[in-house]
This record gives sequence, C-alpha cells and structure tokens, in this order.
Amino acid sequence: MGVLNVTPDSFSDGGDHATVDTAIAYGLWLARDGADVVDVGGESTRPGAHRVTPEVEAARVVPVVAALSEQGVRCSIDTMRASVAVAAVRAGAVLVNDVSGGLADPGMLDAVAATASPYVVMHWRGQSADMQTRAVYDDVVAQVCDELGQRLEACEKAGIADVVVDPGIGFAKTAEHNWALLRALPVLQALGRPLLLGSSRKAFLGALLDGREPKGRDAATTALTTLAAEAGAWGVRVHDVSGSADAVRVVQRLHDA
Ligand code: PMM
Repeated sequence: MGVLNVTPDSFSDGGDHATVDTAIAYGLWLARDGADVVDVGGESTRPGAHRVTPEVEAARVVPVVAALSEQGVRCSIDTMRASVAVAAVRAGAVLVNDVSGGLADPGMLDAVAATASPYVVMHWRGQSADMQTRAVYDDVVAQVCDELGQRLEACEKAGIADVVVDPGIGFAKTAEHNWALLRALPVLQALGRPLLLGSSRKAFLGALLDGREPKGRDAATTALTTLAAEAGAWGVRVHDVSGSADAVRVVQRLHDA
C-alpha cells in the first residue's frame, strides 16, 4: 500500500503532493512503482496534528481518488469520517482505511457496511492532538488485541464482512510499545483477520537511527516489511513502495523455493 498524503502537514511527505494535480501524478507513480493499492489521505494524523473540516478533507481527496480510479489505480481512502469515506467509495475507492477503527465518527461503521467496502480497523485511543498521553499499557500486546477485538465485534454487528486489522504503530504508542507489537505479529494474527502494518518512516525508526530524518528511514522500513512478509502479514503501508515491493518478492520467492 503506497502512501499518498494530500496534505500540507503530514510528518514525512507533508506538502509534497498538496495539489490535486501533483497528487494524481504521484499516485500514478506509486502504482507504477509496485503499489497494489494507493492510500489517499486528506488529513494528517501525525502526533499533535489538528483536524481539518470535512469539506476541506473531501475536496483534497475525492478528485484524486476519482482520477486515479479512472486510470485503473486501486485506491483506499484514509479517513476517520463517514462522509468522506462514502464520497471516496462513490468516486472509486476499493477500501476504507480508518485509523480510528470507527471510534472517531459514530456513523462510520454503518456507512461502510452500506457501501459493502472492505474496511481497515486500526487500533486507536484518541485524536492525534493528545494521543501520546494515552500511551499507557500494562501489557501492550494483550491490550491492543483486546481493544481491536472489541472493534471487530462492532464491525461484525454493523455488518461489515471484510475487515483488515492494524495495530496502529505510533498511535498512542511509545517506541517500546511499537517494537513489542512488531515482535508479536503471530499474536495479532490470532485475531483471525488479514494484518496491515504502518511503520513507514515513523519516529521510532528515527530514534533507532540516531535521529535520522523521515526520508532517511526507508531502508529500515524495508527491513520491517521483510519481517512482516515473512510473518504472513496481508500488507504494509509505506512511502517507498519499490523497496517494500522488492522485499515482498524476495520473501515470496524463498517460500516458493
Ligand atoms: N499511519 C498513518 C496514517 N494512516 N493507516 C493505517 N492503516 N495504519 C497506519 O499505521 C497509518 C495509517 C500515519 O502516517 P503518515 O503520516 O505517514 O501517513
């Protein structure tokens, strides 16, 4: 899954594709680079980020999803809002990626069920402005699994058939929590759903690499993709698609040998 943030303020690529035209061109490039899905987002979720209005968010993403879908690129819509999710699916998005797992907008799960779209339910404990104050766990793996399990029940109740789970790396998590979750992929897989991971360029990799800038964290991201693929993850959400696509091919080839 290639990351396409149509935002001025995302932590690693904010402002790089902030107009509809540059975003479309970049989405086409991500698909050519090997992305199976281009994840289009119009609202930054970096720690400390503040929300934009639904109108601004929709105006950023819907034309991009429409143009990319028209050209045969499979898009997911990265949003916490039901109205944006529905508009994006109408414009051609094939997957709704909700970092709040349905907790930010009470209308999200019913809206997704009505579209019959598959849904990514991510572990989340609150809005980005103050989420790091909620990074408190006795046992992060057990609690993330438990909280994701509750979200899966809510999805089932709403009638969403295809659900992908994501532990929400970096969302209300310290570096230590992120590493513990990445070590525990088989435990997360016991939730019985396809597993998506979004570690790409995140701050815990910067901390590991002596404070390196986000765009210098791609090799480390690719290393995590290799481990995720080996563990049988369904997908990774990454900025540098070609590195991760190559890593997946290597793991697949080894499995075929
Ligand atoms: N991370 C970000 C945004 N969307 N979606 C999913 N499913 N999982 C993630 O970990 C995730 C996400 C934040 O990263 P960005 O600012 O680089 O887009």
